[in-house]
Amino acid sequence: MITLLDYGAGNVRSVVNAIEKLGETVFVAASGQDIVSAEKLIFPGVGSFGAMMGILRNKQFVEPLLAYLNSGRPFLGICLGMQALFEGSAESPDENGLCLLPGRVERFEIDLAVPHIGWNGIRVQQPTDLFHGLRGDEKFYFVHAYHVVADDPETVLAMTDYGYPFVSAVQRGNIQGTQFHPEKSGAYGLVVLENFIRQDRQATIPARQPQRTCLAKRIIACLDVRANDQGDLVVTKGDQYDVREAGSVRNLGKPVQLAGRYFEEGADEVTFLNITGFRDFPLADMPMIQVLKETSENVFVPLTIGGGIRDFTDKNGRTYTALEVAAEYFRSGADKISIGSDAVYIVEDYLKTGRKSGKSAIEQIAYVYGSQAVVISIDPRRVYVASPDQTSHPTIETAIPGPEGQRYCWYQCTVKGGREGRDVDAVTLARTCQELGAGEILLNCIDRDGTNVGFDIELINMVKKAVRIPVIASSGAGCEAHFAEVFEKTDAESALAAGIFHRREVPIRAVKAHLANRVEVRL
Ligand code: 1PR
Repeated sequence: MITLLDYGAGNVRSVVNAIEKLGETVFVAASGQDIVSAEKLIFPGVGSFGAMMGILRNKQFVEPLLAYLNSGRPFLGICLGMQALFEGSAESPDENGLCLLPGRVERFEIDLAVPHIGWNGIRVQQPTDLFHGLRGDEKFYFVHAYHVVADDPETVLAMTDYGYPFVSAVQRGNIQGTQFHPEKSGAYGLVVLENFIRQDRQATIPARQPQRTCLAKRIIACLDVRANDQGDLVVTKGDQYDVREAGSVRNLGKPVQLAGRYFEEGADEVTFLNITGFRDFPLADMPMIQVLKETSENVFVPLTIGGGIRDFTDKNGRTYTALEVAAEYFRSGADKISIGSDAVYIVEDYLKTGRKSGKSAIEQIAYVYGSQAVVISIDPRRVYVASPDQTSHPTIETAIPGPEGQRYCWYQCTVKGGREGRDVDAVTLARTCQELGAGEILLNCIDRDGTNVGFDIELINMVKKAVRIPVIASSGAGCEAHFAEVFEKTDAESALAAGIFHRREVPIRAVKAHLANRVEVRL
């Protein structure tokens, strides 16, 4: 049996699901005594370092955890659960860590997008049972803005490169930790977890040793989900956001099955967008929660969920905060949540006052679950102008002139699934959300959605140049070459598609095979 230390933040369901998939039972520690008497302990950490240590202290888990760690029994820390072993973190300078290993946790200071999100490799530094059975050139899923700087090289189990080399796994005796998430790293991640669970593997160094590891460009499958006219939850797909054909909602399959198929076919992430979330409150009607729970039982890559994440008052006068909605999604298996319409309203408020309230959904969810868990989904559409002085919004000179030959355009944000345009542009929205603590931008494009003519390269370049956080290019993919184009002509970290995958026009593997000689991908 594996004991899991759940301090209440983030997605422990994925870890539970992965362990159960491997045929092992999980016991969730509810008290200090549960920790002290564990046989094998896994500590998955998500959120901010300060919030984590604060909760551990409040629950009086620190002493039992140290007692367990000093007992010599097997311990695996994941992500923040590994960082907690060190003395402290620049993320929360006032909080001490467990001080079991010498060193600290620092923020990435690099000229690349931070957080470091996605699939990267490892360079194993010493013999270990944890990576038994691996070749050595596999990729694992990372999502973090801070990394360990170990003072004792003997504790460093693996290094990874992102701008510079950083510690991606540690080991001292039976204490092991990974910065990456094995529970989200597909089949190879399950190998790592199984090695930890079994505790009977030989300590070896994998045969292949990359000179440098490289972050892969991610290919994301997106499932737009809503109820059709018969009330069944279906994956649908719009043409420029119109999901009806001959009056009926297009039905392209069942969400859980389709997500499972994309995992098997090599998707690096799966995104669910509850596209009618702006009018249906997700906690009143729980089908998306169920979809997440079922999906996360068999899909071991990151899951993002969007739609309806906002404060809400139900008909009985009960108020739910966006944080509560997000918490329910995280508990059900989501790794990231995405905010669409509410982000536009939040930015409108911010632009009026010029101040952070600390109360917006973006700030609150980022504080508790970490920036990397907050994605902003932008639904922009082009507005053409004859010259830049006709608008106060930032414009580009476009290679695709407007209907009256206009040579300039700006990108207007919309809410409610593209139904309503607002006086905010995509660049201002992305930049402001980054300031408020968002960790990633999902950049859709209503003009391109469902058209199969390729991504809007001009839009992606404009937004990507304005932010430091990763950008997911979305809308318009029609063939493998469009993915190559978006990665060659922009610095987007990942590309998302829906229609071509749902209709089986282009398999995910074909996209990756096409990209393999051009950019780094996870094969
Ligand atoms: O506003 O926080 O409740 O979130 C609602 C979410 O639902 C937003 O993220 C919004 O983008 C999404 N959404 C709302 N209506 C639609 C619609 O299509 N009618 N889908 C919609 C938007 C676009 C992508 C699509 C890509 C790739 N989605 O999801 O998957 O364009 O498609 P393609 O490869 O076929 O071109 P809130």
